[in-house]
Amino acid sequence: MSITVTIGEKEYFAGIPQIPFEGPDSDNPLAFKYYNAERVVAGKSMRDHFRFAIAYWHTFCNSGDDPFGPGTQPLPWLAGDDPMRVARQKLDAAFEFISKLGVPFYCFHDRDLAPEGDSVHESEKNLQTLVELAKAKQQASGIKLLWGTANVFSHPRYMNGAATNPDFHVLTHAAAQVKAALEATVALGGKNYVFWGGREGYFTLLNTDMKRELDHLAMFLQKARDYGRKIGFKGTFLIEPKPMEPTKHQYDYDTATVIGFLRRYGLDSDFKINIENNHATLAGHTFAHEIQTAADAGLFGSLDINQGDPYNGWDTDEFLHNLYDAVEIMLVLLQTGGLESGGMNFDAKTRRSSTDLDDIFIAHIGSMDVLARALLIADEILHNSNYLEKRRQRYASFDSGEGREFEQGRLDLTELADLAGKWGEPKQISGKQEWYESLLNRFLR
Ligand code: XUL
Ligand code: CO
Repeated sequence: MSITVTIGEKEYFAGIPQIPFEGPDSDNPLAFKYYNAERVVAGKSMRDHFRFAIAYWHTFCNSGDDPFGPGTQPLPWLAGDDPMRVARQKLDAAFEFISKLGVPFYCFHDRDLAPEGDSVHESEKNLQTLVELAKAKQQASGIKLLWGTANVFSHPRYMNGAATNPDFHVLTHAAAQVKAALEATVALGGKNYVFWGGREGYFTLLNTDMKRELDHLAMFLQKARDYGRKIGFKGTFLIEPKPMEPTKHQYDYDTATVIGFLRRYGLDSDFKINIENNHATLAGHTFAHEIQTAADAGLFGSLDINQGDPYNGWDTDEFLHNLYDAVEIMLVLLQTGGLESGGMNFDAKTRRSSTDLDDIFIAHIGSMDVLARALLIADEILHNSNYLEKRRQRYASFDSGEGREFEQGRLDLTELADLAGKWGEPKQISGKQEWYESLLNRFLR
């Protein structure tokens, strides 16, 4: 299925056509070198391997401000004093950009799409107005909604959390926002609905009843799930782990923590996990580790694609450009069955000093190409090397005899101890880490 270029009242990216695929020899920065949506690899088109999505908040709402200074990027669609007019301009720019890039999905927070009003009611009306306009844009372009979410972390009322706020009154406002965002997601045919617990965490245990806050979070998620199902949401609810920032101790620290939480509160049949690379790094894990952990638990949902700066400890949300990391990710995805209803959402922003409008295209194209190239490399490693066989061999002692019996639960601890006595000291077997690392390097071409 192809995407139709959709231009609104004004063409914001004038002179940039729909991005073509030109192949690895092209030096055109506005062309794909590796990402060819139709190309079939390992039984699936590249479009279906990646299910790329554009993050509304970075790409259309954020003009490069940081804690030390205001935005630097002149985004023409943000000009004007009437917030509803600006919201419509943003929508025009968004669908023009996404359709020119030829990406099949997008993702938004309620407040990215429409401004907060003076009351709960007015905020809901604003959102509904933009949802109707977005629906028409989706139909005209063929672009779909990967997921919706509610921003229940930016407004000052959420300074002590949303669903985990010690003040019940604040929690009700989060409920109003999530209710409206769920309705918007259903109206736009969203495949998933995300909860990133922005301020769901704490700074000091001295003022925090952690057990009560977690119970509230679980209750809130149950009620959101029930409402979503009631209004016809058939997709997957996703939790996005992050270990720190903005709070010191985030409740959704990492994938393993979220798996434990979902199982503890009986939420694991409706909720899966949305994993973000930079969040994994902050938790001291690799992206590949987090994906494997979720997949092994049957709870892998979707990905926020970006990368962090390895030399500092905050969320820099850079566009993924590290080929080696991308290969590790694609190796895991190819072996675990990949994305189903999830996708790869570019939760990434251009650097503050990248101030040309075409930098936004260049950033996305670059990342899509890195991932497409990594897919080709990973597929080759799996098919044209002895990588899998070599790894399987490491576990060969469990394939037969007593090792097999152990796996089947047929040996008790005494029998295991007796075997140690009988067999004596095990022979040293190398883990061959450098062999595996060199193998990857051999295929990076
Ligand atoms: C914040 C983050 C969010 C979520 C959606 O670090 O990743 O943008 O993806 O709320
Ligand atoms: Co994210």
